[in-house]
Amino acid sequence: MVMCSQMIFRARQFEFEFPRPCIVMGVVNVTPDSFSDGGRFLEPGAAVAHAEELVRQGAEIIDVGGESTRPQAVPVSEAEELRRVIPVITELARRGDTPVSIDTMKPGVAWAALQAGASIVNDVGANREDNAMWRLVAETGAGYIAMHMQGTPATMQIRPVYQDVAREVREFFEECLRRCAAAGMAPEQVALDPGIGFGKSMEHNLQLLAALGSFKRLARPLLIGVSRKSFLGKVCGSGGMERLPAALACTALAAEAGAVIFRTHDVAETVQALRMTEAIMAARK
Ligand code: 9MG
Repeated sequence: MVMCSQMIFRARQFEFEFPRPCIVMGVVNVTPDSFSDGGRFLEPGAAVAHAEELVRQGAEIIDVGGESTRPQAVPVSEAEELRRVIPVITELARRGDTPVSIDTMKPGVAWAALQAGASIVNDVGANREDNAMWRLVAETGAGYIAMHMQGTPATMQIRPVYQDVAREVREFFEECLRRCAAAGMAPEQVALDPGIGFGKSMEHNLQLLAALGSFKRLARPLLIGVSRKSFLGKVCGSGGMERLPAALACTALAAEAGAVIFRTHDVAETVQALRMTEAIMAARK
């Protein structure tokens, strides 16, 4: 077991108490245009069946999204996003005891998803100006994933600039934790995610992954999502579906540095990589 510091991540009726084995969050994109699985799970039955398969493979959280966040993705209306995700979330919440997270930047979608039984809001737009999303999370007791992004999906990869990406992301988290608390959230509701690939060059992503240990001082669970992302291909020169070994290398090193939640399309492989990493870490004197 990876011995990270003692922490609780609370998401409505669910509670994850650390130290404990790393958590794998399986991705279910109910979108026509997500970069690796777009169009595969648009029909609610297919999305639910896929989620159930990911749970069988070891996912402990299912992340359901109805709007692609890949660079330059076309934004969708709230009505369309709701039409895509609510039937899936309703069915998953009715069937199982696996927490469902809603991947959305829209407070209205988060509200409806929480009404339908979701327990976590995965907010890739945590760089927000108003606090409606945070007040909603505070009122409902949901878990909240605060992800760092420079810009928006439409602009983020145009020319990301940082002086010191790890320091700037840490400062963003400190400010975000303050603003979440001011909106009424308990610290136990929040997990932090540096947002690999969101407004970052390949070099920024590598610098962030190399500096993950420095995020432990924030004393909140750290989530990492590298699954199938293009920087893996840039480093290794490999195409779309051939990036899994590169993602698993990032996963093992991130777990060693203290990350505890891993968002991935490739659940079985990620679970295996984590169990191996944890076994080696446990064998250290
Ligand atoms: C929706 N989405 C795509 N990539 C992601 C990542 O790295 N983290 C989180 N929290 N969400 C993501």
